Amino acid sequence: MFNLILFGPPGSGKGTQSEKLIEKFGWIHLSTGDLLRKEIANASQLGLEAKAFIDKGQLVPDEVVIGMIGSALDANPNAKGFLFDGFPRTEAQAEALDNLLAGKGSEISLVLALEVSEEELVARLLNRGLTSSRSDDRDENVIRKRLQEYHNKTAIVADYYAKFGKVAKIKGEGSIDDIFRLLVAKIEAKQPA
Ligand code: B4P
Repeated sequence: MFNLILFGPPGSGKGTQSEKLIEKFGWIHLSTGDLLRKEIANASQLGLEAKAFIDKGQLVPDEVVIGMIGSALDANPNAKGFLFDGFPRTEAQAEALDNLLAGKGSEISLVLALEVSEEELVARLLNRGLTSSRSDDRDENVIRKRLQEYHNKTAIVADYYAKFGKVAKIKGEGSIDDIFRLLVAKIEAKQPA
């Protein structure tokens, strides 16, 4: 089983590239952002609680997202691989994911970290906010809060996996197709097609 983490700050292209990667490799796509937005759309109790954090640009509590990922892994026992998009976002989430995968005799294969300048990130997210229904993309203060959360709590997740030699950095600026080719090359070097 191949387990990829697509890592990077908000707006770095994780969601965009994930769509293309799962189409090519046939893995199960697990985006905690998408799972949370589904809960919000269904007006579930979990969704209502998560919305309060998301609208302020804060991370949702670890136990909520870890529980969602645990259920999603259990629901796909025959997957040939998973693409984790937007998860893990804290060191506690990374440790929990390692434990969940170890319980299934598996582990993270590779972490691809997209690198994009802060001003480009803000511009992309504000641009998406013009057309999407996402409440967290419309206000520059909320976007900057998300970036601050990334620097304070999420960036260390790359250091956590770097200790195991699992991280490759990718320049996330340029055309979507060029970035996709760089990602595919890293994956195929690790997992011959
Ligand atoms: P996410 O849904 O993960 O959203 P995101 O980080 O903003 O990135 P996304 O993947 O959607 O955007 P992309 O970079 O592809 O999280 C939303 C919120 O949910 C978080 O703030 C948090 O509150 C909560 N949450 C989610 N997971 C959590 C967790 N594990 N723990 C706690 N809380 C959690 O794209 C952005 C834009 O850039 C798009 O418009 C795209 O078209 C554009 N773009 C992409 N690539 C481009 C390129 N090469 N050039 C130009 N534009 C590009």
